[in-house]
Amino acid sequence: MGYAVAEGPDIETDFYNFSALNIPEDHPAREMQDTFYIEDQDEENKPYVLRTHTSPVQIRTMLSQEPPIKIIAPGRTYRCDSDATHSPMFHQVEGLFISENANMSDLKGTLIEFCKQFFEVQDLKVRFRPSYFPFTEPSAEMDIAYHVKNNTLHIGEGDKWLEILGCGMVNPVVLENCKIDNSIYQGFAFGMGLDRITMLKHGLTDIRSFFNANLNWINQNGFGLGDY
Ligand code: 2NM
Repeated sequence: MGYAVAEGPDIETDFYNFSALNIPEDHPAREMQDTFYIEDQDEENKPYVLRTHTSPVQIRTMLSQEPPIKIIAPGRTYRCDSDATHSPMFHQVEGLFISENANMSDLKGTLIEFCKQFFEVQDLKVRFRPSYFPFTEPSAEMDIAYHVKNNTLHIGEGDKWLEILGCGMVNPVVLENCKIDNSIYQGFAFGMGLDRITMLKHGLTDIRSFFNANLNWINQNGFGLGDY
């Protein structure tokens, strides 16, 4: 689809991780329970943070390039949370397309095609639910259908739903924060947890398996390099 891969630093400023994304000062995502803060302060006298999402990469790209912009931003992200389904360091892939006429139907087609290829299911039943994010308007979450048969998760059809990703049209306030003329340009963005969708694809139940370096587990689950 022509997306370029963009990267940025794991240690971010409050501006790139929160303010530019229209996340207000009193938003719960900024609280100590969710965000890892670093004692050192930036030029605005605000503490640096470990990025809580890869969205600051999109902000940096919009501030440094002229539209059209078409990027995905994969990378490490950090939130103060730890159990079987949450790791303090996890991975996201976010995407951004800015042009004069990128629209919601382009977004839906893009994400449906991505999921068909990722989950290797050609007839994939999906739904888009209205949602809320400060950085997109309107916002939606995408679910894919599944069912359980013989104790195994089957993705693509069924009467149960799995939440896969969040998405929406980039909020004009965010475009303005990035010096993009929102009377000419519009765009869509999406974000997903890479560890989460990998767990769903492979029927895994504990995210910590990815990170505790058990070589037997890695090889048994087909994530090893194999013989070559
Ligand atoms: C999501 C969901 C919806 C997103 C928005 C942006 C930006 F920078 F363009 F505003 N980047 N990523 C986005 C939108 C991320 O993750 C669940």
